[in-house]
Amino acid sequence: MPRLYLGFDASTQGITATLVDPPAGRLVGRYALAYDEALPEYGAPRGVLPSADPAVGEAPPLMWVEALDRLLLRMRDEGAPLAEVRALSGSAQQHGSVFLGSGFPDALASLDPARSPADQLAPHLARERSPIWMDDSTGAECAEIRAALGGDAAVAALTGSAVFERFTGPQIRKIAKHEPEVYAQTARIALVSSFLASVLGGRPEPIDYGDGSGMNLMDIRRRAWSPEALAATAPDLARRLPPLVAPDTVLGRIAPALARRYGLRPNTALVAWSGDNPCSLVGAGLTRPGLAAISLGTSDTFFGLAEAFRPPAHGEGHVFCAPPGGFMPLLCFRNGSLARERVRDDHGLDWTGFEAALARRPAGNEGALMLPWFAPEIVPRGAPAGVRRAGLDPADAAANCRAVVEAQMMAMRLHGEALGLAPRAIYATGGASENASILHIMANVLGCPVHRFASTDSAAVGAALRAAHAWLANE
Ligand code: XUL
Repeated sequence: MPRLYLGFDASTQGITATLVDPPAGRLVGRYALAYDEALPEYGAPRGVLPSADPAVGEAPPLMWVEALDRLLLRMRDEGAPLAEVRALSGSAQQHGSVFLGSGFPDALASLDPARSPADQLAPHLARERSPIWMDDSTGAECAEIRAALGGDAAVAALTGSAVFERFTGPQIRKIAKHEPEVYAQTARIALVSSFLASVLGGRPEPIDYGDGSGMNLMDIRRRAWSPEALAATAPDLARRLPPLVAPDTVLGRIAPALARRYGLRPNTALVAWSGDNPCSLVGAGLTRPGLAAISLGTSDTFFGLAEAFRPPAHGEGHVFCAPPGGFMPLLCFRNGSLARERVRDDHGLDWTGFEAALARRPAGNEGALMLPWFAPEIVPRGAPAGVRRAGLDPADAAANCRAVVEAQMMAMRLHGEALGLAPRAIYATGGASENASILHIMANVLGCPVHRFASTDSAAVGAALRAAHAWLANE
């Protein structure tokens, strides 16, 4: 039987598992579960708890544990070759935090294989809800942390990102300030990734450098908690955080009770979990500097692997530690498909018509320009909504279609270069990557070949490949 590696992706809306056989280059199995369908009793449509305040984004952490448990039980029952798995790892939505009470380690150590782990861990959460990356409610805390650390540029140079509302540090500060009794009862704080790794390991597990760089708490050059950032965030925080480890760390074996429950080998290795973006980097095959991916979705993201750390200028974008070593610059533009669709609809076109319109105009669009900020833009940071045109007749369908795409690609090139993203080749993913004319403009503006890449499971596959890499390196 081949040696297999298992990778999970605990994303916002569900959990996916992939089984890979790397020497054969084969994806042996894929299993998925949506929280909505499988666990409606948690009352979290699309994985998020309803809230009266639209800025608040929270999820029930036990739902993630139960989903992981259900998925593994289903894999066992469907005869997935779990006994052939040598090592497993995972990817999780970044930034979310889990507040744990002092009884959590003992509860993990004494899990009963016959019962649901979520039920056994329930009494040991210090907070039933976890703030997640969709939370935008920490503006006041961001301002306080920013002021204490000398401004966004200083924080970006220290941690890899300016202070962001959804990042874990501001989230922890909000809870320490507004729920002091919860914070007092919190013995440990985990990320979604380290929380699920802890459940599978049967002991509290560390946070990896990749996901640790999404917290505004880690000194990205030293790969250690920053005492200044911790002090600016919340009192007595150091003792609540686990150690930091490299993403390719073999943490140990899976908890014996869970190996029995799921039919895994007792010596299955558990490799540190990481964030979904760092895992996607591996799953998309961006393991050499000079390769980058552009995902053309509702928002467009541009990320790649860079050897050197360049702090995000003007607080734009992020730099995470990359699992292959080095750094992962990432930019997220809000006006992606959002803007392309607006222009398409304004001129009564479908995607075929949009593509034909692009081809009708020459590269450079005869100097016609558009700033396509239909919604407030993230990059440049804080740019207010407002569409501006220069030398562009608003009624000219072809010129407007070409202008929006050229503007998007020029923004990627300019802002990407500032972060150290100057790729030799680009893998394009996401819905709009089916449009060859958009990819043509991408290749022209960014000055490199563009390949199409179907990557719906890149985070889960990346986690499985990380498990294989860490296990084989330690064998
Ligand atoms: C990255 C971010 C999201 C989450 C959810 O900074 O907030 O991509 O990781 O997937």
